Amino acid sequence: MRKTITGTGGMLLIQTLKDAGVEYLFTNPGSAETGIFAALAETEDPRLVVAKHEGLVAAMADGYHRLSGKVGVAIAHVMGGSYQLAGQLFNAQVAGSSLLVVAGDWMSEQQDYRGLAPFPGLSQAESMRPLMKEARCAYQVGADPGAITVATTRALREATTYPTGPVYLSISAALLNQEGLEAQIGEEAGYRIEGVAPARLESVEAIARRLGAAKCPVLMFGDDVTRQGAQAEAIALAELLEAPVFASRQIFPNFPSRHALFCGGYPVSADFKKMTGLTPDLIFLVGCQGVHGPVGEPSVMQIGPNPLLMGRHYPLDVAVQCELRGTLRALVEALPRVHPAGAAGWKRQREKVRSYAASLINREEDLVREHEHDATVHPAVLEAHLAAILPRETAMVQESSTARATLLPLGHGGMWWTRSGGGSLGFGVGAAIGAKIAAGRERPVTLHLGDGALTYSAAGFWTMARYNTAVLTVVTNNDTYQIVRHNWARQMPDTKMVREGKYPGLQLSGPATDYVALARAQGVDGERVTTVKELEPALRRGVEKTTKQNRPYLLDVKVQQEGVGADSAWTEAWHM
Ligand SMILES: Cc1ncc(C[n+]2csc(CCOP(=O)(O)OP(=O)(O)O)c2C)c(N)n1
Ligand SMILES: [Mg+2]
Repeated sequence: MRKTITGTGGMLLIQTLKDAGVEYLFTNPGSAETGIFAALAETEDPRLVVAKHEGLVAAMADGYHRLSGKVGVAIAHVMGGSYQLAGQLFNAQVAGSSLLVVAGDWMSEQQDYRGLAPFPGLSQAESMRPLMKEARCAYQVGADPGAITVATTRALREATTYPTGPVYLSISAALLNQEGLEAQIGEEAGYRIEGVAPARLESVEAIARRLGAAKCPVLMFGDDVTRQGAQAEAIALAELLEAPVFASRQIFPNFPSRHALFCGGYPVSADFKKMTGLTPDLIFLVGCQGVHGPVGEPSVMQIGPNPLLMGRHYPLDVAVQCELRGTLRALVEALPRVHPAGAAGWKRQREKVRSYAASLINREEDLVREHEHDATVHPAVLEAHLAAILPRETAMVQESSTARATLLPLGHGGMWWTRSGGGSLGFGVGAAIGAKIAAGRERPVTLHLGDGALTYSAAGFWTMARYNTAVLTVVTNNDTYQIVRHNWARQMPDTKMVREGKYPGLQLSGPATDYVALARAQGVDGERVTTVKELEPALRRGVEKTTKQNRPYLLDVKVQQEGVGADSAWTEAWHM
């Protein structure tokens, strides 16, 4: 059914979003969006959440989307504001997050040079295109009011249809302000398209035959496993096959990190082969976007709803575009049918996989024991404390490059967890706020981030305080961009930089930033932790403040540096 709506362009937009079930608008406002804000002054919802930088706005929308599964909607300013979204839209694009960004547009045929608008010859929508879903989904509404509802619904549909991703919609500022406009809208603004079905039986059996015949199939579960709620099915498949599970660069823990078959990061390590005596001969990629790095196994199978990044730099022996829950269930049913004696054989053949997985945990626990009495907190000791003290239903946003997570119970039956996806720093504070808005009052949200990462989104504590999103922020403060030092040393080990420990540009102290004061200045309370002894009571206090007292809180935890160059005290001299 269609209905006709009337009002300003801004009202048509807001009504369309409301009818589509949009509850929150994340924004940093400007004067090209007057019509939108004027429309919001006349209604209670969607509710507005303001942040003081566009990077925060995009990250909030993304964090909200990831935990709620709903589209994250941002209202951004014209070109100058939209470009500031870029780093976080890049993350959303890589992650495949369903975001809709709407901006006012000072499009004018007579005057094509104007502050904040794109440089002459370029349109605003066009200049945002590279960051959108498939580097494609940027739309513009210039003159036709009827297009406001159509283009908004189209954008929501694009954002949520595989391959999912961010969509940009530029609407003429003049049209947003203009009164007495009329447009048609589908009742409830229905925009969802039902996705692909489970794989056909022949395809399922072809996969089952190869999986069952492999000496050591390696399983990798990607983010569409979480998006489609197929985590339990993923576990059933791994357990039936007794197969090792590895993870690539993912934004969700799609397979539980503490499961007895979880073997850590891909590629398969030399240690795995040595300890188990197994050489992986097949990899089965389930619901993965792409794979970060080379794929070494001689045989590759891939299934999932999103074919966009399948087989881009590796051959595919079997590949199916399909829904995952039903397909994995069918696979678990097909395997014993196709290989009647399989399960017992697989268990025997791969009995050492579990001991390898256990060795990863043991190694981490040994590290914790080794450092438990150090004066300054070792990252493994912080990890063990987080694993022990954070409530199990915690949702964690992580933006800490070298913080350790092996001991955390992430995934099905444990903590929800996410990270940026694209690696563009500035995700943390905004994403945690968005996640907390989606999680609601009861579910705890922890933001774990590096001292380096923090200052890319440090203006966000004001938003945390303003909307009282009770996030527990834990800063792993090692006074440096540590991961960069590790990467530099790995790439160029035989240099003066590494030999003499002269790493230009990586020290964050001199002067050190007072992160507690930084948060406090914006209305978020916190404390600094400098010794192991202080850590447990501080963490318990942090949990208490954020859960029972429902207030955001920050812990700035001083931790040891680790790895190559950890003992380097060198800093470059500077005279002005
Ligand atoms: C927007 C952006 N700029 C620069 C980088 C490069 N970079 C990657 S990690 C990193 C440092 C991270 O430091 P921190 O958060 O303190 O984590 P640590 O490595 O110390 O654990 C930097 C600068 C990036 N990823 N994104
Ligand atoms: Mg650091």
